[in-house]
Amino acid sequence: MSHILMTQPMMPSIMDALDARFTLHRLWEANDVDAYVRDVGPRIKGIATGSSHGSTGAALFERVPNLEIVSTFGVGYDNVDVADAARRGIVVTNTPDVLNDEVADLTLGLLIATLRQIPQADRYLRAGRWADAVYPLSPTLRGRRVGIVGLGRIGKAIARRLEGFDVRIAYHGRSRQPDVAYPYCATLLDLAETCDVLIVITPGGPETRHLVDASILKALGPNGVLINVARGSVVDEQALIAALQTGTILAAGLDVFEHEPQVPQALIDLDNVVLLPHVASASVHTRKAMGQMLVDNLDSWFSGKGPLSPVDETPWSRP
Ligand code: NAP
Ligand code: 8YV
Repeated sequence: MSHILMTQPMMPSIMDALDARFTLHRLWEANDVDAYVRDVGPRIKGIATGSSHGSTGAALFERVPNLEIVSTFGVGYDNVDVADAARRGIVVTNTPDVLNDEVADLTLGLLIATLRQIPQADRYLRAGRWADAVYPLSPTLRGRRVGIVGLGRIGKAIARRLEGFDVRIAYHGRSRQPDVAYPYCATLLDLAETCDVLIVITPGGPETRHLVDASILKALGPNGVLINVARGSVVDEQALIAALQTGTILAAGLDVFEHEPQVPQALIDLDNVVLLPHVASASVHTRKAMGQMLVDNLDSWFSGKGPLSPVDETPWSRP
């Protein structure tokens, strides 16, 4: 049986499935991680890892010289050094598509919750304040123009849902998509200037770091709402806090943060922000589907059939 190193605890269904097919090594259970990796490293052929915490790169690859594949749990893989993996001939896989609808549903929920202040109204009722006065009127989605930053698989699922909400939609990415009818903005600044909601759903990593900075927030304006379901790194968190504190923008809905699971107290203290602990894909249904895909990628690879969902940068071309 091939040896697989799991870097962090995963759902029991994933661990059971891997236990049945492979010799599974649970890195987080080791008392002395260094000594453990030194011992099992040369036997490891596959790594199973999460997609948003910790990092998997040269420091680990050096110590698992026979590594063939890294199977990640999630569609984003900015925590894996794919360039270094490619140089070493290591295949990297992710879990695209099976989470599109779940993440898009949550994004719409977060958008409505942020605009209509659903968590704030819930807190108001629970605090017994309703009998004293009705809850204040909220902002609205009506009449807004929503800019999607990253109109990929999930971005398109978000756009399809937004059509049902009767709002105007535009998008920004590095290039215009010929088969997409929504207006395209070649720069994020253009999109922010012409929209009053920005939904961020790009990959993370150095290329998109602080794409949304103080200048973008200023362009979004005092009626503007920012929704980030991408990665915390895509938004300059300190600039966002300042923009929320000073009324440079109206409100924000955030599922992701720059230093998860740490969330700045300054954000927690604000009432014009809705905060979620990175749960966009986190239903039983969708996490099971993602887990199955992680397992299937390893299964397929070690039965000689190649990876099922290799990432773009990986050194693999389908026969
Ligand atoms: P995808 O299909 O690859 O779409 C990514 C989109 O981002 C593409 O439309 C791409 O368009 C655009 N993009 C890439 N680099 C860009 C840049 N530098 N500037 C502007 N746009 C850029 O990926 P997906 O499956 O939709 O997933 C998107 C991301 O969502 C993931 O990578 C992950 O970070 C995040 N995510 C978060 C959660 C969560 O739990 N909160 C769950 C799932 C996914 P161009 O190529 O034209 O630039
Ligand atoms: C993951 C995510 O579930 O897919 C992604 O990119 O961010 C989430 O869906 C999360 O990263 C758990 O590892």
